[in-house]
Amino acid sequence: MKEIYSQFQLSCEIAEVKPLKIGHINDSYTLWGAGESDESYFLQRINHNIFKDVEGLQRNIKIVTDHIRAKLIREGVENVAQRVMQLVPTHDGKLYYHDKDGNYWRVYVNIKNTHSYDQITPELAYEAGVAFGNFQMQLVDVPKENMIEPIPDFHNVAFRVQQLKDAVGENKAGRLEKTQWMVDELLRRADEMCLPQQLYREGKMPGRINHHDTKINNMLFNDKDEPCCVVDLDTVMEGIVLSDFGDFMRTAANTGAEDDANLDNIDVNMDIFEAYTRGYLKAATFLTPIELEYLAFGAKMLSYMQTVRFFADYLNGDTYYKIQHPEHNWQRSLAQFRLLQKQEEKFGQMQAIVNQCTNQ
Ligand code: GN1
Ligand code: MG
Repeated sequence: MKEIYSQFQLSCEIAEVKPLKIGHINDSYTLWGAGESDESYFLQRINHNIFKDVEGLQRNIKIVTDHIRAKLIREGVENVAQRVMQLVPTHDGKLYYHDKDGNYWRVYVNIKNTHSYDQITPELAYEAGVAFGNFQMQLVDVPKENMIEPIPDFHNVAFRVQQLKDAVGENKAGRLEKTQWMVDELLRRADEMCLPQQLYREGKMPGRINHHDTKINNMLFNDKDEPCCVVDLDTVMEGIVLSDFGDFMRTAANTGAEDDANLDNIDVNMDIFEAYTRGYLKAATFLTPIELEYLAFGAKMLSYMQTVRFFADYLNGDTYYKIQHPEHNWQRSLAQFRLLQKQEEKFGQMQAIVNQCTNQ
C-alpha cells in the first residue's frame, strides 16, 4: 500500500491503512496520519472494469467539485472544506495513479468531524431532500462541455432492458428456467418504464446534472447533524431529475433492506416519502412542470431499473455487483421487485404527496 499512497501529495506520514466495507463497486481504505497529525485520507481503488475512462471520470469529479467550491467561496460560506470533496493529486499533478498491476487509485481528503447514517428517519429524510435538492441546484450551471458519461447509458432504462434481453438470450449461468416469471414481469412493464427517458431524448424533459446514487449514506452530516457534503461522485453526470429523486426513495423509503431475504419486511415507508419530497421540493426550485408531473414515477422507475440490473447480473453469472453469497443477486432482484409492486399499489398516494408539496 505504501507504494501506492506515497504517489499522492499527502501532508503527513501515514500510520495506518484501514479497509472500509462500503459500496458494491470500488475498494476503499482510510489512511490515518501518524503522530500528532489529525489528517486522514480516503483511498480508493477504482473499479476500471466498470469505469473504463478513469481519466474522464476523475476530470468529471474535479469539474464538479471545483464548481461547487467556487460557488461556496463566492457565497462566503464558512468551512468550505467540510462542504465539498477535495481530490488529492499525485506528485506529477494527476488525479489518479495507475499502478504496475494495472489498477487505478485515487485519494480524497477525509472530511473531518462528520458522520453518515445508514438508518433513516423522517427528520433525516427531510434534511437529505433539501441537501440533494441543493446539490442539483449548485450544478444547474456547471460547464458540461468537458464532462463525460463515466458509465455510458447509466440510468437509461431502455438500455438496461436491452441488457436484460441480452442476458436472457445468452443465459450464461443457466439460471433462466427457474426465473422466467421474473423476465415476464419485467418485460411487460418495459414500455411504461422507458417513457420518461424517451421524453428526455425527444427534448421534452430537461437534462440535469444528477448524482445518480442518492443513498442516505452518500451524505455527510456535521456535529450539529446538518447535512454538509454529498460524497461518492463517480456517477455525477447528465440525466433526468427522476433518477435522483427515485433512487433516494428506492433506498430510503423502503421498510426493508435492498436485499431483504424476508419479502414481508418490504413496503413503501410513506413518512420517509413525504419528508424527503417536502425537503427536496423546498430546495429544487428549478423544476419544470413536466419534471414535477413525473417525479413520483421516478420512484417506481428506479426500483424497476435496479431489479433489471441485479437480475441481469444474476443471469450473467454475477460479473458486476459484489456478492456475499451465490444467490445474492437473485435475492436482491426479488426484494427490489417486491418494492416495485408496493410502489405500484401506493402510487396514487405518492403522487398526491408530490402534488401537495409542490403547492406548499
Ligand atoms: C452501486 O456501490 P454503490 O452503492 O455506490 C451502483 C448503483 C446501484 C447500487 C445498488 C456505479 O452503488 O448504481 O444503484 O450499487 N453503482 C454503480 O445499490 O453501478
Ligand atoms: Mg455509488
